[in-house]
Amino acid sequence: MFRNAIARKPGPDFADGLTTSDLGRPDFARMVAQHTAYLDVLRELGLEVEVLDALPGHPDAYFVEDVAVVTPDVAVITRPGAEARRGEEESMIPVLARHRPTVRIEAPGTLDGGDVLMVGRHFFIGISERTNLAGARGLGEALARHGCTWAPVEVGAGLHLKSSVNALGEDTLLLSGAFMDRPEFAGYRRIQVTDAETYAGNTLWINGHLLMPSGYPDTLAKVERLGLPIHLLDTSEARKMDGGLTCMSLRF
Ligand code: CIR
Repeated sequence: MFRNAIARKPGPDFADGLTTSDLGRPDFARMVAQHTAYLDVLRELGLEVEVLDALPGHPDAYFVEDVAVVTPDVAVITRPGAEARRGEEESMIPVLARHRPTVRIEAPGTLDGGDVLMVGRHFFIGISERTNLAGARGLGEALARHGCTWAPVEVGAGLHLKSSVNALGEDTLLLSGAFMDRPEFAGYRRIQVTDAETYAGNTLWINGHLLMPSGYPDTLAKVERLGLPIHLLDTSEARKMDGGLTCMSLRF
């Protein structure tokens, strides 16, 4: 059960963030409206939402998920894998220190929270362009000290693990095709996202509700069968910056 969320306002420079998408330049006013609608859903679900100001000079900083991993016991401050995003994590330390003891991922480790999938007290940690084995081990050791288990997962193509695999509760995963038959996920009920709708894999479970990006009918139809309430959100502008619903908050 999550009670808190932390988010950060996108700044007017948000279009200068890192991206590999060819969907065009995003619009600030539209981004702000979509971000506001997202925060409204988090509040509707009963979360206390702390919204931090934009961080000048860090256009990707509203993707707060990447700078920390927060569990019931500890907040692990990451060391972002992209050079351009280093420093975002510093401003999160005092914020999280009010909620949890904090520990840090140390060099040469790199870790992005987008690579960390929490399923109950087990954590899958993607090894990706952004997260290396030293970073994964640093996180895994911090988690293990509090009785959690973890396993590394090779991400291959795609930005982060959660670009391709997400949890819809503790027993069900939503995955893209390349991850369907991975032995790591064999014990879970698995719902496949088609290649045409890969982006919809970034669906966010919060306290028995699902937040899904709008515009992905095939994935929506499959997920609807779970019978959970679904909140559809327009994420067109974050998508242009390679971001989605999980990236824009920390939940704990
Ligand atoms: C980046 O490339 O780092 C940002 N433009 C997007 C980060 C998205 N974060 C996430 O999926 N957790």
